[in-house]
Amino acid sequence: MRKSVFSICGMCSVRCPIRVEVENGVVKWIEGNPHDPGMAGRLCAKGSAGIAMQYDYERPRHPMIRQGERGAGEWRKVTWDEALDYIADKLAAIIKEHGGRAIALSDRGGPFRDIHRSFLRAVGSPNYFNHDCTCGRNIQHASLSLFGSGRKTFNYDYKQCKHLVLYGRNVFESIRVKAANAIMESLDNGGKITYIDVRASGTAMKATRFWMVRPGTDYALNLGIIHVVLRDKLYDTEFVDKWVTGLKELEAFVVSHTPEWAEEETGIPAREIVEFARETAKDRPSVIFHPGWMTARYMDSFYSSRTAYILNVLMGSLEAPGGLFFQKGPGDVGKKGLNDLLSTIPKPEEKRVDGCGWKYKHFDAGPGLLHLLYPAIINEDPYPIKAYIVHRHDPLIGLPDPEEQMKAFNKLDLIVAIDAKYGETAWHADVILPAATYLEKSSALATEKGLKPRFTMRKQAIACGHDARPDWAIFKELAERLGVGGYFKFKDMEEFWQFQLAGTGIDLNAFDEKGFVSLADAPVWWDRMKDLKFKTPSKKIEFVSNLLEENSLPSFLPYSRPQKPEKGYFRLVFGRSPVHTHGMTQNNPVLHEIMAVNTLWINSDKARELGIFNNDVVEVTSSDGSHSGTIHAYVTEYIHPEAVYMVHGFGRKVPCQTRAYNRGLGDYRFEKGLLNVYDPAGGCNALLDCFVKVKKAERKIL
Ligand SMILES: Nc1nc2c(c(=O)[nH]1)N[C@H]1C(S)=C(S)[C@@H](COP(=O)(O)OP(=O)(O)OC[C@H]3O[C@@H](n4cnc5c(=O)[nH]c(N)nc54)[C@H](O)[C@@H]3O)O[C@H]1N2
Ligand SMILES: Nc1nc2c(c(=O)[nH]1)N[C@H]1C(S)=C(S)[C@@H](COP(=O)(O)OP(=O)(O)OC[C@H]3O[C@@H](n4cnc5c(=O)[nH]c(N)nc54)[C@H](O)[C@@H]3O)O[C@H]1N2
Ligand code: SF4
Ligand SMILES: [Mo]
Repeated sequence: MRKSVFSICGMCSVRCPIRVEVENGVVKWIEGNPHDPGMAGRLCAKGSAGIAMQYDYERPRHPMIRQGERGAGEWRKVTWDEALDYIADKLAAIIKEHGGRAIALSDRGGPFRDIHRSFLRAVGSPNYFNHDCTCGRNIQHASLSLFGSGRKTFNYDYKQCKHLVLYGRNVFESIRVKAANAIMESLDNGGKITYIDVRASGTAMKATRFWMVRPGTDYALNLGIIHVVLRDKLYDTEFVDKWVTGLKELEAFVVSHTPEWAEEETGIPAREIVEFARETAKDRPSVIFHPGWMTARYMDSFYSSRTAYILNVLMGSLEAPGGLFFQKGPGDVGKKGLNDLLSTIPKPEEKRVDGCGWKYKHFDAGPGLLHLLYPAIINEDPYPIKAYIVHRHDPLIGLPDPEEQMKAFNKLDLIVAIDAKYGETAWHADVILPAATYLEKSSALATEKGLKPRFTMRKQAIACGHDARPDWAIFKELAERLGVGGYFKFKDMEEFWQFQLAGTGIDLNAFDEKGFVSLADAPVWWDRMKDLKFKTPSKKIEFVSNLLEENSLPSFLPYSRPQKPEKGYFRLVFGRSPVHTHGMTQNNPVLHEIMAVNTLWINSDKARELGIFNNDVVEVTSSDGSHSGTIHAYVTEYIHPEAVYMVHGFGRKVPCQTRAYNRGLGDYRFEKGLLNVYDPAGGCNALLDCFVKVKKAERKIL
């Protein structure tokens, strides 16, 4: 029997809507949900490789409890009851001695968090974290400082955009399928892209203008552009007069940051900066200065993103067609939102262990900052953390310096990993619980905000293979064992969906036709001169930020020039491949076949100086000399001489992932000493403050 199931892709965190074709319980085909015009039936390579992931044998197939040392790979196969009893006993003992606050949990963010966040709250812990301290936190905080609300306040009307400005936002390789489709459409309609990167990525190839910027100088570039925009009165005065506070202060600050000054810092000719500013002003308000998704990772990246947002404001592109629009939720279109479990559980009174929201008031308390958990574990300050549950997250790859991380992890009494593959962190855990894949499970209904908000459904397409279980069932069972099962009364996802939908007037079978339910018939735009809502104290866009100044941070940071690498050293820069997701797909049979290993991009002049030719084997060594490895060089003039580049996520060390094992190099392993290095205003780890030594290798690839 053949059936078609509408669901949501889980091969990366973008979560595209999909249609899955199943025959006799086996997945035969996956495509973009044809009912979603943004997808137009398309998927990216990783999404299509979902079938290969599903039927790969090299994933956790039963619960396992560690036998030997952490990371030694000695495991005991156990039943679910044994595993859950083991975890519950340990957690109960920890709660008894240290309180529920001693349990930390991290995940991968996103819309499916209600049940596990509720679990954590039910056991009395405020210590929920996600991956975002190495992803979008700088942008989140930049948005908060200007608009009083986070980065997801806005989305981008790419389709109608006339000029899209991207700072390392590699839209055609670091893919969001809908965004890539819409940007292609804008290009077809004559839209322009200015792409700024330290190397020519796939997006640079399609751009109208490519600027190879000196690494870590985007902030200087933006100051130069703002200087021209203000000096030549190129901005939308009506919009700025209506909504902005602090323009005078900005003007005074940028007065000395001329395009000539910016040229010195960035290497981008002053004349081109002036031309560019005039060009974008002609296209305003249909202009987007993308503040980045994870942008560059420097100590001042918060201010790069903040000034990109400021440029959008100066162009008047908020809530303008072809610009940034406010994402509307159910309440904005007169509808009731989904019910959530989290708000039915009393919030723990304890403060977060990482200080977010109280010690560091400018840091959003929501998911906190995971890198601040490590010193808290080591110093037991402000209180001890004894257990860590890691769910759909792999910090040993996602955060810098796995060895340094393990020093903190080894102070913990319990590490539990809920993982559908073998993450590096799972491999170093005490218990691995095999999670159902996105094809094997249903998740909580999600709200997708936008011009036309909607509710979306991830629906189980096939039965669980091996001995995996859906995450919601795992947390429910743990809660029951810990005596807080009363909050988790639903029997299955269908019952949970009924609870979520209660009072919305929407029936479960409304999802059958398309897999989602739209809450508005037509796109909702607000009057940009009247109806915008800013949640800052002044209700305006705060160029001079109350939030920052109250926390002794400047609204406009005096620029400081990034460190130049010493001779023989380079800044190690990373990014994504269109066919891999971080560190989690390198072992996928199909994606491995397409890209089995990463290479090291190196500038041709620099390579010549070092006697390195294309495809030579080179040795890369961390700045402290403690880690090194060999890799093939990709010699190109299209990378800045100060930088070398590798695709993130290779260099995997889980032996039972036989395809990925020891293939390529892992950027994260070279990021020595960076675990506690972060932008003090934005909170993100400064992962790109990483220098490596490169030389021609005497040995072959190991
Ligand atoms: N050096 C360096 N560091 C980086 C980056 C970089 O480019 N370079 N990128 C940064 C960015 S932008 C991000 S977002 C983070 C990403 O960091 P992570 O979020 O840790 O990365 P993922 O590869 O998405 O890992 C998710 C984990 O979830 C598991 N998993 C996958 N599907 C499922 C599932 O259905 N259920 C469960 N329970 N588990 C599942 C995977 O096996 C993997 O262990 O890394 C950041 N860190
Ligand atoms: N195929 C694929 N797509 C993905 C993901 C994936 O793993 N695989 N992950 C998703 C996630 S979680 C995220 S956060 C996004 C990330 O999407 P993007 O933000 O587009 O990130 P990257 O691909 O990491 O690209 C980073 C780029 O920044 C450049 N760069 C380095 N230093 C500088 C600098 O100083 N200035 C400028 N302007 N550029 C610099 C690097 O050379 C690199 O090309 O991608 C998402 N989409
Ligand atoms: S971008 Fe690709 S892998 Fe990510 S959710 Fe969409 S289809 Fe899946
Ligand atoms: Mo990310």
